[in-house]
Amino acid sequence: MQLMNYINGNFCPQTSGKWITNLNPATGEEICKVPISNSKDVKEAINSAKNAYPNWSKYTPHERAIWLDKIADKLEEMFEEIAQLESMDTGKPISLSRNVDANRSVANFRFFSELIRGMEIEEFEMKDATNYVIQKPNGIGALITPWNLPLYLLSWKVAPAIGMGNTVVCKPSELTPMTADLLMRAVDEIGLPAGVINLVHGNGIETGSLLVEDSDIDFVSFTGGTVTGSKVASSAASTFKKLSLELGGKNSSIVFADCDFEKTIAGVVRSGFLNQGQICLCGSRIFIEEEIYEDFKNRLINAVEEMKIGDPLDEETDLGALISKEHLSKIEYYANLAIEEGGTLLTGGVPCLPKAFENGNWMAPIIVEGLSPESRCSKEEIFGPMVTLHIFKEESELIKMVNNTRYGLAGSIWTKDLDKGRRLSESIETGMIWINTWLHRDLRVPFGGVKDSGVGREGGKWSLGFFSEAMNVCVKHE
Ligand code: TXE
Repeated sequence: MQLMNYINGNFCPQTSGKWITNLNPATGEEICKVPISNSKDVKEAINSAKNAYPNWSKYTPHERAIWLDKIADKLEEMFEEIAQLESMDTGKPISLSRNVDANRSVANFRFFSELIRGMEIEEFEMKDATNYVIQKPNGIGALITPWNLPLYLLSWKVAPAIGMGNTVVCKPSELTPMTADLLMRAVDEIGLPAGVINLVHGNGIETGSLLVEDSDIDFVSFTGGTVTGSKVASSAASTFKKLSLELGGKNSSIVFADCDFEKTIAGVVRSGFLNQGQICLCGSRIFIEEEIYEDFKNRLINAVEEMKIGDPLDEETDLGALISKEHLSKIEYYANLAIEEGGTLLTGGVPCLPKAFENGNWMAPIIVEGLSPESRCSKEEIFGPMVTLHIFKEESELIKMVNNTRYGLAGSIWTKDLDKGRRLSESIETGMIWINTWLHRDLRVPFGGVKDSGVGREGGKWSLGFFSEAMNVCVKHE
């Protein structure tokens, strides 16, 4: 199977004649060939978005919201296909693909349709004048997405971007192109005006960077690694592109002795290992109050070892495969580094699986204790099924350790004392904190991080703000 680009309402081959082979992470079997789009393909996609912009940007928010609902309806029809493709492409369990990826992809379009319908012109009254704030489209956008939550994150960008009147060129990860292709089939089937959404497949260097550098691109919404985010930011800077960067994380799960023990065990395991730990929001550092450390650690090991690892298409599976051989090697590297840095691996390693999966990228969840908070494993993003345990006594010591990382995206605090939880949250350098829960998402709230976790916020009105330019009109009273 050879995927195609989607440009100006047509599926078309890339002109480079070059391909990437997309492998199933669980079995190592070939899924499809992915085009590597070149400058000609990228330029054609950008021109298509430019040609569609004048009409699309003149639609009313209400008219555009109707199109978002049509896309949501079509994705709902394709729900099971989204889930199956996402599990095949990413290696994640089918239960996760349904409950998180497919669900949220539909919800993203519905949510932004409703939000955009409800938009009002903001007014600021003076004694002798009235100010009206109009949110105008930015123009032509590049939406660049990673492999961990492919359609979930692509829809999170596409919905508000086109909903606010922009036209876009999408560049999904070359590792997980399947549901981006499905989204193009969906918008094609409902007859979305040509050129509003375009898609070029390819890798970062040969395709993604061309998009970001092009002077006809007015804004870039990027989710991916911090290293890549920095490259995207520098190449976008010279043409003053509006930029939203959602990057890596090294998030803390903070467990106090007064927590609800069993709920916290379940929450911390989910936070540490959902999607095989391949979510920027995962809690990969677990700080446990000294007096419960041994009990919590032993209960945590049991809970992790009870997780079912294996066939992503089995409804009972809790943990699937890692995205690629390269990524598996990265996790193996950090497991060895943990030992070199004086840590002890309490569980984890290569699971024994049926023959059908012998060519997959497998790692049973790893728990490490005994590492200094200064160690690389405690500070660097690993982005896999590996967590480090740390003991704390005083809150002041805890805050220092929690903030001792380049990242600042998310985190969770587990305690029955909610005032302590709220107070502690304010001392943590991060964009989001959950108290006695994790990944509990209200789409209206700001989403994003500080420090090396990114620039800007998306989500709710923050997305509407990023995907539009605020213009003030001041009218002097008679
Ligand atoms: O991200 P990349 P990858 C982190 C995690 C992971 C690391 C690398 O640490 O190990 O990032 O993952 C495109 N100009 N996260 O390889 O390389 C690329 O083709 C323009 C956290 O997926 O950043 C892909 O479409 N585009 C993250 C997208 O950028 C470029 C989720 C992301 O690729 C480009 C995933 C360039 N120069 C990984 N280079 C999160 N925050 O959720 C690459 N791309």
